[in-house]
Amino acid sequence: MNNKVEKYIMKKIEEEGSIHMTLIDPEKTDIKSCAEIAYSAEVAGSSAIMVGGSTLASQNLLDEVINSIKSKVSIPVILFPNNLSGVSRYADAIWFMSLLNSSNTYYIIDAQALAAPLIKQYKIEAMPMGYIIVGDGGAAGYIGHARPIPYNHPEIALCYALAAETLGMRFVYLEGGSGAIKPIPPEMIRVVKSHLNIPLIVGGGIKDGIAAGRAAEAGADIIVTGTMIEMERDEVVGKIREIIKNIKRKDKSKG
Ligand code: 1GP
Repeated sequence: MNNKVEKYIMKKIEEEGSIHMTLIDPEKTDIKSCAEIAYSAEVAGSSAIMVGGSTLASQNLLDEVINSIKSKVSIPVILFPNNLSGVSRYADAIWFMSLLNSSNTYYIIDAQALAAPLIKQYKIEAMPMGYIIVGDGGAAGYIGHARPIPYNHPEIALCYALAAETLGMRFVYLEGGSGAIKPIPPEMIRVVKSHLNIPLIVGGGIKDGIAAGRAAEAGADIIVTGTMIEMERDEVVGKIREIIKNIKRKDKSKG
């Protein structure tokens, strides 16, 4: 099995404590800017570029964006799919994700069943991940028919995260929703991470180094930001550098 990207991620987490990934939504940014943002993110120290968006409908657009990003960066380009349209043969890997707290089986297993043969045919590295939507959940929560877990119930998030681990998934993603007004509370991250043995990804509403630092300190292994980079394009390098400075080698609360 080819798991080059997963090995790279695990090594980076081991060496650096917490790492950063930049999320690019092809529907929110033109193709040229996608590549420029990705390049700036790599220069600033992002470990990977994730590509996807809750309403992404065009596989052609995705292919073009991935190719354009890949021509500019050497860090891995990882698919973050919303649906079948989120699969591109040109990516280095795919988060093969199940929205565990969806009320619709399509987002838990049916879309995955339809996509699996294609992923095998394209020989894309698949990284199995349990996706858990919390807080307001944003567009991903709405589109994915999620029952978002309230921020004040970290114990429920923990149950789903442990289900992911027990099912053999290799990553858990706590998603607050793109552009969320409030990022996921550190307490929820802490409770989930304290019992989890697989890497924890956290994203949604993280807008600066302070919020990223709090998430890392609470136990996030991978911090994802998207909106902040779209909004402050001129300052991408500075903003990501600030995040990376704040998340490196935090004392994680795993115990
Ligand atoms: C969304 O968690 C990611 O899926 C990133 O969220 O756009 O709020 O950074 P933001």
